[in-house]
Amino acid sequence: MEPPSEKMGQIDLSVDMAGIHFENPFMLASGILDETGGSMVDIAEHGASSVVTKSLSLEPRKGHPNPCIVEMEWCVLNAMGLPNPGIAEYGKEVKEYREKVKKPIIASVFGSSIEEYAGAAAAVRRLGVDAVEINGSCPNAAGLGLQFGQDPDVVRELVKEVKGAAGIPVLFKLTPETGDILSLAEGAKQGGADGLVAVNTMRSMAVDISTRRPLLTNVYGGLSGPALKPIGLRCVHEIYTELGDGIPIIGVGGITTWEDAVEYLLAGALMVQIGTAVSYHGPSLFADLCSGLATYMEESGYSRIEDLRGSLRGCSR
Ligand code: RRO
Repeated sequence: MEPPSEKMGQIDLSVDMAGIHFENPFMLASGILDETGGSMVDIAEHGASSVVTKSLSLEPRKGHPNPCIVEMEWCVLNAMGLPNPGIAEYGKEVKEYREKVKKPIIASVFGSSIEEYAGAAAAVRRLGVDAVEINGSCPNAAGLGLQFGQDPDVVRELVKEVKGAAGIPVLFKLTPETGDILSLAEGAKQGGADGLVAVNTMRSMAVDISTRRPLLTNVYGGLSGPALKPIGLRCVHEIYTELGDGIPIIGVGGITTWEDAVEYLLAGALMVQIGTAVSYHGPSLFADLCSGLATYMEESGYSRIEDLRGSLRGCSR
């Protein structure tokens, strides 16, 4: 299939978010096929409007030993442990992407303190990325994610500091592991976030009954894939119902088909990220998603994503 363009017939798939133009609502999620500039170029050339880098820190990190992935019928568990070569070393991957593709690239960052997050944001800005995605929700390493993402006051402070240091649009990636996603979303908004990414993976585990051991070396891992979709949808809908058009939402969690993406858009997402499904179906998935969405919009009488977004019926708002 031909890589999609912004306009498919009368249908305009483009989205403007956080002051950035995207030719369609489909972004590559952080952590999937984003280890090299070459693989991100491939994804963009197959139709993704944009990519998010793997989560990056100022210093390199090895991550957890194998086995760190368990595949199941409806989900994947991962405990990668934030492996990355450090921002300076990763710079050459961003450079390659920049040289070959004229589409946005967003850098996911993390740190062990608010100061480190801010330093990481300043460093990725110097690499020339278009926006920062704050990973305040990685479930797989103590002290490097979740504890910055489960308290609304900490979220607000973190976003405020990162935003000040970055000087470019800042997105905040939320955890589904909370009884009150709305307060976290509001904290990020008050801190100045330009968009919310909902949601990261959920802590989970799998057991090998023959060895009577956990399957993951790290014991627990983040659950992604189709099983996460109903949870991600609920989070997006809760946030959109309360915050409305006050802040753009990027839906992520279990999207495999264009129908899944439409569910997220109807629930209130303006854009969506695709992760686990890309590792199964490859980069060509993006062209399929674009053409399926365009056909649905045409048949349903929508010409722009903004018109479709949040138009779930039968919900009181
Ligand atoms: O590297 C990981 O283990 C990881 C990260 Br940074 C994340 O944000 N979410 C996840 O499920 N795994």
